[in-house]
Amino acid sequence: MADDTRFDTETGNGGETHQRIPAKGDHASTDHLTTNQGIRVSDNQNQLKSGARGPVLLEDFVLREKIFHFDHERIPERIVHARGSAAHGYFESYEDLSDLTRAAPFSAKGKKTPVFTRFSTVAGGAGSVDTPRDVRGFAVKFYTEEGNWDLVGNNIPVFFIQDAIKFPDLIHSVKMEADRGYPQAASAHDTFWDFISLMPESTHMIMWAMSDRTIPRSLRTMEGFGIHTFRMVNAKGKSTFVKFHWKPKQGVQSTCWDEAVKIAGADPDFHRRDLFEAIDRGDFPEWELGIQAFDAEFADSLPYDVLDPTKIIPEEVLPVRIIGRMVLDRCPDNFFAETEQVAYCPGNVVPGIDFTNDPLLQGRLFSYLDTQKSRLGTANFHQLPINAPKCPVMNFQRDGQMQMNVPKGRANYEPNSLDMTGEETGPRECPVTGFVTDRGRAAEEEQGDKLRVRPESFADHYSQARLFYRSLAEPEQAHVAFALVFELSKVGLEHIRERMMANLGNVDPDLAKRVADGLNMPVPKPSKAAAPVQDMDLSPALRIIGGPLEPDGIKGQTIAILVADGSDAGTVGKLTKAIEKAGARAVIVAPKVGGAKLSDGSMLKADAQLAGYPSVMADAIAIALSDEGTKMLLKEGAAVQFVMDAFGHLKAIGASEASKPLLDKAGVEPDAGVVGLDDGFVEAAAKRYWDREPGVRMLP
Ligand code: HDD
Repeated sequence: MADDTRFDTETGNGGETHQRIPAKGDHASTDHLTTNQGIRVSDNQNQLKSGARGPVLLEDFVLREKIFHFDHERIPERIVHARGSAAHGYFESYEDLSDLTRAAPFSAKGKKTPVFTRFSTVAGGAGSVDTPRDVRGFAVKFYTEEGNWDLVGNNIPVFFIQDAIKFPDLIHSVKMEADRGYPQAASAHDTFWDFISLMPESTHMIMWAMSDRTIPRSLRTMEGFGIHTFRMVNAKGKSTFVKFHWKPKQGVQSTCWDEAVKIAGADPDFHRRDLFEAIDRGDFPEWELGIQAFDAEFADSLPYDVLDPTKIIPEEVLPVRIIGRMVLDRCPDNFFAETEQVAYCPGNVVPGIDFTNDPLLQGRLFSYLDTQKSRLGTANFHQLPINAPKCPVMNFQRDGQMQMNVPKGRANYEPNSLDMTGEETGPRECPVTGFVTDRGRAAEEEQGDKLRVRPESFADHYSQARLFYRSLAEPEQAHVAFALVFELSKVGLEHIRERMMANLGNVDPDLAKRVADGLNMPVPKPSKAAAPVQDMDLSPALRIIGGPLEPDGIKGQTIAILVADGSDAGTVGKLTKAIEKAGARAVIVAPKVGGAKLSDGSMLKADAQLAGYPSVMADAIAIALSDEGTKMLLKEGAAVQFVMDAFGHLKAIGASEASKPLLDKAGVEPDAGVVGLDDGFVEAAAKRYWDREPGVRMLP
């Protein structure tokens, strides 16, 4: 049979029953299935056999190559941050920052630099769920015209440890326990709290980790931080300390713990899907980049060390200067090639950005390249399209596994004088435009004895933990206590709980008492602190609730509208329009995915089936049922749970009069967040109703 003819279902011909749709075109066309050697494949359904029912032949290179490649499709996952989701976009500078830095992205107002940003959880494996209680990675690769700059941060501005030498211990303690291989993606187990309780320097980070920050509603509603103090260096070589902040234009928003747990079951890919779908529908998430810039004199005036990554500089002490924005506007074309193979490294800096002596940062500079060689298999992983700089790469590094480039000429060393023979001689050093390490403070400060010590200035482990806890809004403080009780309840060894509570006594006696009460254990005496605990001025900027980044509308959010046969067509139509006008997404949920027959006889297609779309998927819900629909759904557990969870997760509930029996059955009590389906619903949907919480769960 001719190769390029289109033919339909073939049956009875050599046992084939599938539909073949052969490619058209000549040998240069790209729509032919080929082997990796470019040989066209005539049959992708059957192995080569000796006779229709006979043995398979070893000479079948099409089969062998296909299975061989499949067998090697997986690469080692990241040792941490294995679960991640990413997107392409750009960074746009709001101003010319040359007074501070010569870094290319900041050289002119309005200048755009392409970026690739990957968000991640830390502890879980690549296939773990999106919503465990965990820190989130926030890594941005800037493809500048002077090379790649990676800002590899987290959604929390401090870290657990002060010295990189403790990183393997920290990660071993949080990952699945060594003998039993569980729990996956969870810090609520003995080894983590054992380590943490023995490392008082982790206490500040623990306050953040137990706060609502580690159960974000969306990757789009998280802040990001560079954490370490870095340096910006201008063309004259003048250096300024900086701390980097990413501020989401979507606002900062988190879930309730019960909600995060239920999302994990309803949609393990909740955050990945949310990011992909938002970008896909043109609702591009955006973050502003801010810096806290300061000099050595300011650093010396602070009661803590700016080289200590367990410390923040409160925004009230040093405001964040907004210098640009990042817009994520394109989903990856291929998850593996881009999101999985991207390799970030804090050591990737461009002229104008430099390091400090932060001992955590310094250790990181080694780890990333090293792990990537093991993960991506060769020292040439920088040639992968997602990692390759978008400017020329020219040097005399050669060869190695998977070399993708074909360097020309005899010269593979420098200096060389082959040009005297008229040959190509390769690139040369650039003393003026090249990267020059900034000496920063006087060189003599960097000379000293060889010591394995922690500076005295790193000794205060509790003052900022107290600052964070006390700066939170009251519901957020209750959540911290709740999370600690939850996590320590999963710790079997009592001495670990006691030691942890003794450390908490230094943070805040009330917090220690709340946790002790929640565990029904006596409050231990505070542990001995290495430095006196200070009462610092509170920082309201640290709050989510009532904080500067609390969302003030429903833009970018999802509102579920529950309909069933008989729902009022006018109400549903008006509601959908109002939600969409406010920049949110209206999702029609019905008992059957084919839709519901509305009051005017029209069929409204559903976006989701009720049983597959619990209310945890939405930010607020509207129950648009008729008497008939309510009567039917009173007998449907998923409908009762839909309303009960929305109420328990402190969300706005808009409901038609006819839906009232369903609300009653779900235990909904009237409050400011329970409204009708008129114009006020959209406004009510913009927030969570924290006042409701003490009535729906016992908080410590
Ligand atoms: Fe790390 C990955 C963030 C401390 C060693 N780290 C990794 C990623 C993020 C961070 C976001 C994922 C990047 C991606 O999406 O591919 N890590 C941080 C932050 C830290 C930090 C904000 C402290 C301020 N990390 C840290 C230390 C070490 C590492 C102290 C080791 C000494 N981190 C790694 C690593 C990873 C990594 C093992 C795993 C995969 C990778 O690098 O490429 O090298």
